[in-house]
Amino acid sequence: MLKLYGFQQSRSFRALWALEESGLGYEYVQVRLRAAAEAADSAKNPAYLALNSQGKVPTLVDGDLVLSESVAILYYIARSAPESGLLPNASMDVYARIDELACFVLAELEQPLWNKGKHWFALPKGQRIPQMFETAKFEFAKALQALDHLLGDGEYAVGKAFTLADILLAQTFDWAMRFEFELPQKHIDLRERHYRRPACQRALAVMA
Ligand SMILES: N[C@@H](CCC(=O)N[C@@H](CS)C(=O)NCC(=O)O)C(=O)O
Repeated sequence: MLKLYGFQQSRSFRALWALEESGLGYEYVQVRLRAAAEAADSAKNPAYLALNSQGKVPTLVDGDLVLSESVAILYYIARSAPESGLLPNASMDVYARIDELACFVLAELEQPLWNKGKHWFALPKGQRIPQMFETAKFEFAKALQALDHLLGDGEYAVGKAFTLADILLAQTFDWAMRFEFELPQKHIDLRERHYRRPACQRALAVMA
C-alpha cells in the first residue's frame, strides 16, 4: 500500500488530495517539521531522514520506490490510477499544457510564497530579512500576470475536466491566501470551487 508522509497545511496536501481523487489505498503518516530530532515523528529523526534526506514533506513510499518531490508524487499517483483522469488520456497538446502549468507552479508561482515563508518563520532568526515580504509580493503579482497567459477562461486549468494541474493551482492559491498575498477574485473562486470537491474535503479531514 502507498504510504504518504506529510504535515498539516504544506505541499503534502497536494499529494493527499490526489490520493483521495485517485481511489488508491494509502496510509497517511503525519510527521512534525519543527520537532526535535529525538521525537519519533520528527521530520529530522534519522528514520525519516533515511527516506527524505532534507527532512521535508511530502514523501511517498510505494514498496522500494521513495519519492520526495510533490509534483513527481502527483504524476506517480495519476499514472497509478489512470481512470481518475488526473492525467487524462489525451493528446500531446493537453499533456504539454499540464506539464507547462506544473512547472510554472513550481518555478514561478510558489517561489514568492516560499520566500515570504522563509523570511517570516522558516529561516534561522539571524538570516531573516523582513524587506523580502515586499519583494515576494512584487514577484507573486508578476507571476500571476504570466499565469493569465497560460490559463484560458474555462472551468478547468487544461481541457474540459479536472486534472492534477487543478490540484496544484487550487492548493497554491490556498497557500497564497493563508500567507496574506493579494489574489484576484477569479483565483479565490477557483480555489473555493475545487476545495468543495468531495475528495478535497476528505483529504482535509484526514489531515486534521
Ligand atoms: N520541492 C519540494 C519542496 C518540499 C518542501 O520544501 N516542503 C516544505 C513544506 S511545504 C518542508 O518540508 N519544509 C521543511 C523544511 O524546510 O525544513 C516539493 O515540492 O515537494
